[in-house]
Amino acid sequence: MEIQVVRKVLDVNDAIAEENRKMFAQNGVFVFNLMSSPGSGKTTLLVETLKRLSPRLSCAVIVGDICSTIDADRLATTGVPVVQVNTDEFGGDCHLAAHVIRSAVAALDLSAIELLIVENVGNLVCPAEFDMGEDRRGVVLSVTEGEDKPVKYPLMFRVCDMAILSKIDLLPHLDFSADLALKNIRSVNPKIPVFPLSTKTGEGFDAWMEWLEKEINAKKQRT
Ligand SMILES: Nc1nc2c(ncn2[C@@H]2O[C@H](COP(=O)(O)OP(=O)(O)OP(=O)(O)O)[C@@H](O)[C@H]2O)c(=O)[nH]1
Ligand SMILES: [Mg+2]
Repeated sequence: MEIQVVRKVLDVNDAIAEENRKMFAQNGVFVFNLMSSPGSGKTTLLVETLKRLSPRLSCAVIVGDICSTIDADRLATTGVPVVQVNTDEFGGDCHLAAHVIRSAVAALDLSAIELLIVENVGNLVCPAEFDMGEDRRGVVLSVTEGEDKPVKYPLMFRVCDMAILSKIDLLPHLDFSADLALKNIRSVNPKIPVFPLSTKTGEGFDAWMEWLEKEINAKKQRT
């Protein structure tokens, strides 16, 4: 009985996600859903990404947190339109769902946006289950979390199109094997591109930016 209820919730979500996907395609918006456990560096990465991209690409962000506008305030310093979703107004969910994104985009002029980034609620489990109508999904794994996380939370790494290994500037201070982390990520998603980087030093940042811009341009050419 319980399983049927969960299935129904996900079916409803998938139907709204498809509507979102059509709406994004009609407006020529590329949507990127960024997920990770709390504190792995999503907002820090996005602030730096938007600083570099927004002068030449029209961007916007939807950021999900259970409460507070801390991340929206940080992201707004880039000058890009930001919508903060507090999920405690939607029952305190630990993820963003398709209907929440549909509500949030009402605050944006989609026709003027080329790239919409969604920073999902910090959580390595639930966000992986909810399609929002995005084009691509990414997961951030920071070097302070341990190499085992892809194996312990495989769904997240399986549903993503790319992974970032963040905070590599900290590697000299840790007993963390980047090779083992990579092996573990590939054990659940063999072909996934992985970008080790540090937002603090800038090491590896260009490769991530190149991947993102290539994906945005590929969608433009498809439509
Ligand atoms: N050393 C180092 N610290 C980093 C790096 N990127 C982020 N941090 C730090 O990691 C902490 C968490 O970063 P956030 O960007 O807030 O992480 P988040 O994933 O957005 O967190 P939530 O939104 O709460 O899930 C902050 O203290 C950042 O300064 C990095 O490349 N190197
Ligand atoms: Mg954040």
